[in-house]
Amino acid sequence: MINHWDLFLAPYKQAVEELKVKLRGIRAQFEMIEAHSPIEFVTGRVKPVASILDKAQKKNIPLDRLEEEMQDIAGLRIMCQFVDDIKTVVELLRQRNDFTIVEERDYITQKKESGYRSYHLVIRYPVQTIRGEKNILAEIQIRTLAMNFWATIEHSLNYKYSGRFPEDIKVRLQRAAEAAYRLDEEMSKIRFEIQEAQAAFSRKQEAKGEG
Ligand code: 0O2
Repeated sequence: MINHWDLFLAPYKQAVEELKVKLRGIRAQFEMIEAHSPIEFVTGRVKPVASILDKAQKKNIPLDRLEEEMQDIAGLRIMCQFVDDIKTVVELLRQRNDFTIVEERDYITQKKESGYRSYHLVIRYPVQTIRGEKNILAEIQIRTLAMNFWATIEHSLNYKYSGRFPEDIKVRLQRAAEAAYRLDEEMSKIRFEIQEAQAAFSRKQEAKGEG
């Protein structure tokens, strides 16, 4: 039987599915012209009901204000190879006319105390429904593969410790975040070589008919 949450989340599900196709389309277009894609891969999810309720309680959001006040019920994540790709992606997203950006949060130049780094965009996205257009908020997180590795590990530890990390783990995570930052810096320095190697590799695959 369809319940209240299924109905509430339906436009968010639709938005996530549509946006995954659209954002993956950007990568496909770069591949088509054999240029470096600033997007490595895209994921998306609708926040599980238990997490919505948890966050609403933590942030004092009344349940009848979720649509306006919880910005990441629909969440998209764009992973990039290099830090500079993040800027390129943000520029591409700013130029689009299928949604409007309502907020930008730069946790790259201003990392969070935990060590978290990512660029967040909150967008207002129109979903077409049988009852007309419905505008929903969605959050797009843009990060490098190294930032994503760190955030994924920290997120699972956060779950284990319910956000209250023992001091030694907190310090290790901060050190790991610095190591991820240095990894991004090193990769940026040899970016040209990496891209040349990747281009040569895909030409070889194409010649073998595996492209
Ligand atoms: P999920 O879906 O489990 O990832 P707040 O939640 O108060 O920190 P706010 O206002 O919702 O912040 O917006 P923010 O900080 O732009 O976005 C929150 C989301 O960013 C989180 O979602 C995470 O996905 C990610 N994030 C922010 N800080 C951290 C961090 O320190 N570590 C990790 N791993 N991720 C972080 P949720 O709500 O946690 O949900």
